[in-house]
Amino acid sequence: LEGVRPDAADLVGLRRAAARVLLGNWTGSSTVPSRTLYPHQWSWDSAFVALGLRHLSPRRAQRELESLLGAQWDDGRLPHIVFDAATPEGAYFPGPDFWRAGPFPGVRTSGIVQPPVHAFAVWEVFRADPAEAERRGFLARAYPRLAAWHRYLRTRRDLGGHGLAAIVHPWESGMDNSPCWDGPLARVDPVPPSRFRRRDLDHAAPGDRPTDLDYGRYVRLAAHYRDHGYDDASAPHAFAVEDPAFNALLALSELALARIAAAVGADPAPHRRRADEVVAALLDRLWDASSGLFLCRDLRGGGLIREHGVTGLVPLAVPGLPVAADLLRTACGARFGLGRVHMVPSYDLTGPAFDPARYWRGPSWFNIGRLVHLGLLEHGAAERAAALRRSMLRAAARSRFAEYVDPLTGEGHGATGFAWTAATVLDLIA
Ligand code: 2M8
Repeated sequence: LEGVRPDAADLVGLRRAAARVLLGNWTGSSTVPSRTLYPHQWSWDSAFVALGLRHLSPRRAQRELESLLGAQWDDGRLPHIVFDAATPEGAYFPGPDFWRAGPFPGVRTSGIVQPPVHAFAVWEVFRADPAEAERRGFLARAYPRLAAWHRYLRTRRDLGGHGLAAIVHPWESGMDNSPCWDGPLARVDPVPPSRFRRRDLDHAAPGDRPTDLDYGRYVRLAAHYRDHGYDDASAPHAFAVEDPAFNALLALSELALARIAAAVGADPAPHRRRADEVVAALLDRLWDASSGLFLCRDLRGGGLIREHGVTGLVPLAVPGLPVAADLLRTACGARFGLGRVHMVPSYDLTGPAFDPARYWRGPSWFNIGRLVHLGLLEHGAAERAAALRRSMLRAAARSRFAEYVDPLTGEGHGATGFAWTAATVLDLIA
């Protein structure tokens, strides 16, 4: 794939290679993000994977989402990892013995969540083959589960009391070691590295990954939540943050849920209203006019976090967003360099903590590129969207479907054969 020109016949080869990645990562009921680094099912990965899989097999894309929805807890939460029963405990840390969680015997999961992009994915997967979906009762079965998932986020997770869902662990953002979390995490007493064994470093370069200090804090927070029975009312939540991407995806998904509701004969109006409410709360609580970006809010006393992460650009994907023009300007400005760097960096190129290789502290990610691409199309920036698409296809081809790429050089980092990278390619080519 070296030297692929994504606007030529190479696309046929690229599509075939992307399909091979997804077939290779399929376990029989879902897709692992990576055979080496992440050998289980991840929540938001599955949603992005399904968006790509629908172009290969709408039925398989439906099953991908159904296996995640099948691990839903009684309180409505969708766990961020569903552990593969056949994969040994030592393959990933923290594994099922650490989390000690699950919706019922036989299904082991983590106890935290990830960004709610699922209803959006369910609707798009439905649209790929409505007849097959109808035959399998896909929407009718998914709707009550998605509604319960959103209800959990709107109620038990509204820790700030202003209509936004809070995340209680950096892993819940999906942007694990973003500099946005440095401030709130500084208050968390880290577990010493001698008390746990990281498995990620068996498969990835230490310079591409979070540090041991980060991990010590991740472990402390997760163990604390676990020891309070994952009960949001009684857990003290030393880390509690309102994250723009998480809530923008909730708004986008509420809009999709309104369509799903209408298709199954339920009332779409409450979902539309909730989408409006989340957007209003985003604007009220997280919009920062001076930087033209949404910021994160630290609910444990820090106020708005003055770090400029790509999470603040993701609301561009929400239709009708009143500040879309400002966000577009910020995307094209010095901080994110849209059109001048590879894809969209995960953190401010001019920020003091910018690191082009270290995970969510600068590298460009394909799922985020996909959301920004959606936003550019949504808000009439078709040429910029086309350029971003070319940049993503080129980066995926050159890096052998890397997990993330250096925004300055396009060089791949992390795992190769990464599922949502391949899925995004399929989705962009289709
Ligand atoms: C990364 O997160 C996991 C923990 O959930 C890890 O580092 O072990 C993140 O990139 C996250 O966004 C992603 O969902 C997950 C699996 O691809 O990996």
